[in-house]
Amino acid sequence: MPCGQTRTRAALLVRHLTICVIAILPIPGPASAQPASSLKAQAPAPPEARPLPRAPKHPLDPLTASEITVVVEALRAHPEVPAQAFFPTIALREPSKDEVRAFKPGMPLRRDAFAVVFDRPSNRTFEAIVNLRAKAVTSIKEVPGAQPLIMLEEFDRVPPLVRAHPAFREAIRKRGITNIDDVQVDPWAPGLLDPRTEPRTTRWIRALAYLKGKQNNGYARPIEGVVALVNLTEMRVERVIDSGVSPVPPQTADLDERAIGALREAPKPLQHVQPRGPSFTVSGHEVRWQKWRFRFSVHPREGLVLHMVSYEDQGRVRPILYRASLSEMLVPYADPASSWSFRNAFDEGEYGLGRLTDSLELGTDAPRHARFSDAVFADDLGKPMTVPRAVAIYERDGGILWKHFEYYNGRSDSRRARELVVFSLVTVGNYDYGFSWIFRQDATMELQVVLTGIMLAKGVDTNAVSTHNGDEVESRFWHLVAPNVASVHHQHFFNFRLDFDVDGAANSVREVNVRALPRGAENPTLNAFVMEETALGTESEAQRDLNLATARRWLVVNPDVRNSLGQSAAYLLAPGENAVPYLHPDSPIRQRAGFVNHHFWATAFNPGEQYAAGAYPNQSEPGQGLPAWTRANRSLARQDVVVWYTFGITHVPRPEEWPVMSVTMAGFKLLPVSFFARNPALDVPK
Ligand SMILES: [Cu+2]
Repeated sequence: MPCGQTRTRAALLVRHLTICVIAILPIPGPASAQPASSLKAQAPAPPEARPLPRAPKHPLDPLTASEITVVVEALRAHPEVPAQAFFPTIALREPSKDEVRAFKPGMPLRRDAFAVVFDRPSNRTFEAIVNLRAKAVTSIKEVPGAQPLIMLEEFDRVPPLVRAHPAFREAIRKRGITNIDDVQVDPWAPGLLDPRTEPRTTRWIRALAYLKGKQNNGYARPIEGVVALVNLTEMRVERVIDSGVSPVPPQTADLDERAIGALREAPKPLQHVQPRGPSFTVSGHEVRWQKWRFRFSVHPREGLVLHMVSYEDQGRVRPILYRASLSEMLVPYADPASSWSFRNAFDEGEYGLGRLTDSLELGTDAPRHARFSDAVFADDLGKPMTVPRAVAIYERDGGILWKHFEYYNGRSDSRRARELVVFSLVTVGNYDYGFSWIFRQDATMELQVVLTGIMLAKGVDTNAVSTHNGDEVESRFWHLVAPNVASVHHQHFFNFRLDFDVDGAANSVREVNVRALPRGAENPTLNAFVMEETALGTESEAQRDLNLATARRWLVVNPDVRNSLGQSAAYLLAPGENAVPYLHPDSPIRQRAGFVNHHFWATAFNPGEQYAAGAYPNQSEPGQGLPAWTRANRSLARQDVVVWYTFGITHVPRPEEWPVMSVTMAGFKLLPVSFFARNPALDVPK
């Protein structure tokens, strides 16, 4: 969400209904024959021959619905778990890497679950571990001061409270809105807290207002200047802040075809068919395709996660990444107005991104020939909920893979590329984020974040023109996108945690910079430039930023594995679009989101370090996550290296992005460097 954050009650209801209905009804189209979590790519057997897997087969398989039930029963029976406790997170507790690497099919599985337990009335948070075999809680400890993510239950509870509050009703009435039921109330994590009036010892949430009426899209008509502050600990409205009336935008902006009006002529059909089935296989949660092997899961907080990514090279399965996941996001808005300055969404840690995974729509969100996998999460009360078609796996044409036309004899050699895409999509309030992991035949990988949805809107008086340096401007903080609708400048930051294992765990980190040589004996013809590699030997040395002037890149190297040319095997992190944060270094938000201070970080693996802004970013203290961990300044030489890559998008809104944004993408690539001794895609047949 850019633009935003939260999921409205209505949206939640729709989503829940969708889940219930789809879980029961057969899915139309080719995938209907396919229970998603038993993806079998090759042989299209009849559906009854493909039962859903009931038991996990691998130590990294996510928790099943029945396992979640066992976890919750064990927790509920434990004397330290309060009777009314919520479970904001229940997920697999991954076994140690040694245990996972040593696993062979058929071996007994260790199955532990990790749970966050929250007692709202006493505002106490606990972390528990449940041993599924013993059906028992093996550890439970309080985490003082931690505020778990905002729960869906709270998104449902808050709007009626706010709508019933006299000051809120008065603020709405002042804006000429007579029916309070027309008002959509959108909860937001509190963002900035004023310690004098908003102590961290209380659980808070804020709520924004929109005029929705009978429309589907309330986000088009913000009721500007009205923000409710809700005390969740006592479940009451603390106060309603009315910072002044702005016009409510007059135009509705639903996105269905009836509301849009005249449609253009549809293009003629373009079909992607795979008459002999896909070229990948999916076994449980393991995918194999064109020499790639990896596992995937959908984590309730991180969303789509890749595990154990490796590439088969002449019979040898060579590891590249142990785990790759989104570790945190930050979406700060540029408007200093009091009703806007708190809007800084840690979309993953404050809202539990994974649990907001959408059920992908056939033919639009993902191609009809995709294979799909469901995801299973626990809801706030620990009840298993299934998101059908949470992950799509499909092949697509990749354009030219390689080509050469030989002038001297007229011969052309070329190959067509195929790509494998693993895709998942989340909706956080007004914004929709897709995540594509793309695998290519030349052993390169790419992560693409897909941004779409509805920009966060501000109601403005279009006649109120301000001046800056003598020029009339609409505003320095936003751009007008529709009558009385402005979209505030903002940024989206993503941090990906990349736990590399390049040919094994003992890796080192190097930075690559390109530099022009000065005029002199080495450069008499003034064309010389060199590539320089620098070891980043410690965690403090490995806090780095992009540099266009030096074409800066980073390598994760295995110094002990060499190709036939004698070079060390490595994978290169190749940045795509990026940004620097415009939040002041002293801003309280940036203090809580230290991961945005550098594009590149590397740490020595520690299983407790998973989230770049810390485990509990909601109402967090400054300095959590990467800034805290890297103070240890551990060595990165021949260590189990974890790279944390931050990339950002600076979003200056355009009217063409209203009322819905066409997809924009950002991300990064991972490229082999001397991992092979020649082009690994040379063997792709014509
Ligand atoms: Cu945006």
